[in-house]
This record gives sequence, C-alpha cells and structure tokens, in this order.
Amino acid sequence: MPQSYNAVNATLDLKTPKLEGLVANLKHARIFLAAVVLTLLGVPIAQGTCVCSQPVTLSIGSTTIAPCASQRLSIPVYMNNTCPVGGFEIHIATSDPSWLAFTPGDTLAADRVGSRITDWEFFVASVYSSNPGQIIIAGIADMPGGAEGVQLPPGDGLLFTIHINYANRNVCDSSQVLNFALARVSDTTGNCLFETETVTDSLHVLPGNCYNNPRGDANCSGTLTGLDVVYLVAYFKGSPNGFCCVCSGDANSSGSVNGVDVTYLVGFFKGQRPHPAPCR
Ligand SMILES: [Ca+2]
Ligand SMILES: [Ca+2]
Repeated sequence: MPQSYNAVNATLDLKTPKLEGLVANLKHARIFLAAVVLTLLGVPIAQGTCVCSQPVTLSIGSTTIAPCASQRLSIPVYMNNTCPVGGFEIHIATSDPSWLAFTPGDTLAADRVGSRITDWEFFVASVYSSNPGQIIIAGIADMPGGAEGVQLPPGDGLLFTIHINYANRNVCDSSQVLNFALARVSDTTGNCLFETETVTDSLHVLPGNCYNNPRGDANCSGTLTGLDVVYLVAYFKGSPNGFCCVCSGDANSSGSVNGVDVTYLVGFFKGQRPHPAPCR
C-alpha cells in the first residue's frame, strides 16, 4: 500500500485483516461512509498530532432568515489551513432540531460545489434518521485507483455547503447555534490530525410580522380578512402551515389557538366582537 494514502487507508495498516477486508470492500462501494463506519467501530482515523505552524480553522458564518415561511438554507463552511490537508471528518449539530434540522437520508444535505475540494476523490454527507439535528461530512483527498497526489494545499476558503431546513412557522425572533460536534482534519498521509479551531455563529430568525399585526391575523398578511378564517379552519383540518407566532392564531387573546378563535373572528367580522388586540 503506497505511503501517500489518505487518512482512512493509513489507519488500515494498523488493523486486523477482518477490518482491512471490510474497508477494502468499502473502497469499491463509495456510497458507504467509510470514515463514519470506522468511527462507529471505534477506530481512530489517524494517530498522533500533525506538526503545523497554525491550527486548521473551521468556521460557519452567521445567517439571518425571515420567519413565517418554510425554507431550505444553504450555509457555507470554511477551512483555513496552512499545511496540506488529506482528509477530514466533521460533525455539525443544531441546538434545537425541532425547528432547524437536516433531512435524514438526504444525499444533498451537503455539497462541495465551487469549494476548495472539488477534485477530492471521496466526499459524502450523512444524516442519521434518528437524529436530524446532526450531519456528518467526510472527505478524502486521495483514494486508491484515482489520481495520485491529490491534496488540499494551504489556503482559505469554502470547504463545503450544508443544506438545512427551517420548517417551523411558529418560531420567530429566536436564534440557535450550529456547532461543530466533531472536527478531525488529517494530513496527506493520514498518520496524524491537525490541531483545529472552530468558529461558529448564530442562525437568527428575525421577529415575525406578527409583532405588529393584530391577533387573529392567522396568515400573517398584516390585516384581518376572511382569509384568516379560512387559514384557521385549514389549520384545524391538518394543514402543515402553522402561525408566525401563537398570537397570530389566537384571536381572543386566550393564550392558545382553538376553535373559539374561529368563532371570535367570525363574530368580529359580523360586528359582534371587538377588534382583536395587537399581537404584542
Ligand atoms: Ca390576514
Ligand atoms: Ca385563543
């Protein structure tokens, strides 16, 4: 086995024939997330610490989004390295997957379009079905059978882009952090890991329009119309669309949304009820 193999292969030299056979098969089945399998088996990707004048820095930029609309977000992840890199395994986790989560089984939950590693011979992203709040991204520069000597030279820029879903219309005026749950970056031999530093920032959901809207403005249009009644009824019939804020559906200021709010809105349009209070 050539000495220039990547992190995973370098580790194999130290392992049992059974494990070597497993990973040999993986080489022919690239859909398999080799690095993650090794991690699950308790096998370190690399041994020791690489010598480099500067730690590898991984960072996720801050993102600000508008509420009240389900959306798929594209968030770049950057790497700054002063020594050549041959592989990595990075885990990124949300702090509250109830409203910010990856899609389990989504092979496009991360891509390397326009990144610094478009020539790498292995790249895969995986979201566990049991934990949509965490994604694992693994990359290997130089695989057996590919071009020789592929690596990431020193530099600074886009490593990959993750795609995550903001899907809860009830969340507004809130934020959470996308954390690096794990960051392993190896040299081109796979024999050692670089020291890493991670930089994260918050994903902010702006305050919803509901803040200035009347209660009962279920569709967050800013005004009360018959469409809000339609929206509320659809919600009770199982529509996946929720509200910008709870107050958007809570026409009677009771603190919850239920059928009484429909009755209240209809009463308001008939002139039998006072104008719903402001949302805030
Ligand atoms: Ca409305
Ligand atoms: Ca209510």
